[in-house]
Amino acid sequence: MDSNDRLIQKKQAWAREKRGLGGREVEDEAPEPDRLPPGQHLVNNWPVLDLGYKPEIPLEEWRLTVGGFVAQPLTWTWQEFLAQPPFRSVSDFHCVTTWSTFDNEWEGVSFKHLIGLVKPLSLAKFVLFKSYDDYTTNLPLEACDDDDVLLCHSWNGKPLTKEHGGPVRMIVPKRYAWKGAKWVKEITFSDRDEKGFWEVRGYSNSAFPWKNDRYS
Ligand SMILES: Nc1nc2c(c(=O)[nH]1)N[C@H]1C(S)=C(S)[C@@H](COP(=O)(O)O)O[C@H]1N2
Ligand SMILES: [Mo]
Repeated sequence: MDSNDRLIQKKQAWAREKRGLGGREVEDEAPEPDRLPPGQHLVNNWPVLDLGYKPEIPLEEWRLTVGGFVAQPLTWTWQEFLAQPPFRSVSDFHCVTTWSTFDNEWEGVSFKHLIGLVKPLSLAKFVLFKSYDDYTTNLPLEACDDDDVLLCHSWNGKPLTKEHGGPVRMIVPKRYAWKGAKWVKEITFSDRDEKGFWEVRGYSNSAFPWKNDRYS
């Protein structure tokens, strides 16, 4: 068993035990309990979760490639990405290991804008994400085609740090956080669903926080 396997085991144990990371930072009671999905607790910090590897991507080398079942595939450089219409949205963030953060201000490029550019073919029903750390995750196209979904480069007014997935990560507020690929590199529209890193390891394929939908 290598260190990555151990990390995965540890993380799965955290999730099973419904424990957050760093109990010190947990508030006793959420100010707005109705805002917390079942089994979640509010934290004031923003924990970091990854596979034990945080890729360093110099901006001049960063590329985002979008293809598959689309009429207009594209690859963006950093300058091209920043030249897209700016998009901002505020949402809560729910991790399957039970912590949530409220009122995150995300900035980047809206996923609806990306969909408008690449024009998915009618066969495209799923979107597959691949990251610079080889992490993968998958979503139905309709989950990505939502007003609050974005390719995010800034959080609360500051560039997204490397540990949180900078230069660019996905944010999909209506699903657990593992559905949002950090350090996103390739986005593939597909006719087939293809389970990602956590989905093949027993996590729910749909991942709805409000349905307590953690495991498959
Ligand atoms: N590329 C990549 N994206 C990833 C992960 C990862 O390990 N690699 N972890 C996922 C998980 S399990 C969670 S909970 C969130 C955590 O995001 P954060 O570290 O910014 O809190 O990122 C998700 N996206
Ligand atoms: Mo996670």
